[in-house]
Amino acid sequence: MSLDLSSRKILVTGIANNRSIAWGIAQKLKAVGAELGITYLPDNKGRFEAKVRALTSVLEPTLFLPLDVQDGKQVELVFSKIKEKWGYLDGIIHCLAFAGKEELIGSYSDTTIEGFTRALDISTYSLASICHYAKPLLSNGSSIVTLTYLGAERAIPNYNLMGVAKAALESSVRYLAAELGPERQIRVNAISAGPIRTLASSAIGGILDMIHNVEEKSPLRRTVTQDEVGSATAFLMSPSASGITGQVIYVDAGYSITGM
Ligand code: 0WD
Repeated sequence: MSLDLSSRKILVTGIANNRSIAWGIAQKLKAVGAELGITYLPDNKGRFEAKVRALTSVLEPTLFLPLDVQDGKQVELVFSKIKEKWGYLDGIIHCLAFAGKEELIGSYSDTTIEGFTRALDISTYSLASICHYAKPLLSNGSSIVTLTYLGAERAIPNYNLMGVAKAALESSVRYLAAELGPERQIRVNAISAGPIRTLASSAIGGILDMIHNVEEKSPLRRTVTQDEVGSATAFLMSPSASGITGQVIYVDAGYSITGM
């Protein structure tokens, strides 16, 4: 049975450029019929907006909105615009994270409180705040997917603070799944992706070594692509995944099952 998300209204966050995992996801969702709302991280000069707008125009998003998740008013505004335009929502892709470069190298015990608060605010709390404003709009059987990494459960060199943020994110997935499931069958899951070269991952010390290690040791002897993460996400957004919630699904060429 092929996937069909015809006319499903899905919000995609976290597209920064054509390497972004969210870009792979958005393309896949569009290919199976979804109607997209896309957010971009605004900056003073509007450079991001122009870049993301040009990149995503082929996907014909019916909503294109600024969203800096550190600004609660902006989160609220995104969902009031969705209410105005669509009236409801069938899915959300939470595909964003941030930690200062200096927090992604060296020793975790050198993390500053400012760095910690900012990373957890953007990378973890944002999923809860998005769900808070989305809740009244989410349709029966809708689906929320966030992105995580193995560094949540293993001490991966240099991943440090982001590992702690992802551990809290994975826990948030379970609490949100328990909260949102009962009334309207709303599902919340995380995809734990293998390492992929993107703008965000280039900030992690030794990212290329991480990728080479996966290429050497994973059962599939390679890392994964944005396209593969996109396919798994489309599945989780679809009724075919109606029995799956609160889970962390690995799209990592099998690396997480190995002893290395
Ligand atoms: O190897 C990888 N690339 C993996 C990434 C492996 C496993 C998981 N992930 C996760 C990341 O942790 C993140 O949650 O996937 C998600 C997407 O990351 P990505 O595709 O690797 O990175 P990127 O293309 O940089 O997109 C992340 C985007 C930001 O980009 P930049 O590089 O400008 O920080 O997150 C967005 C922004 O577009 N973002 C924000 N969006 C709203 N409000 C904010 C914010 N405050 N900060 C960053």
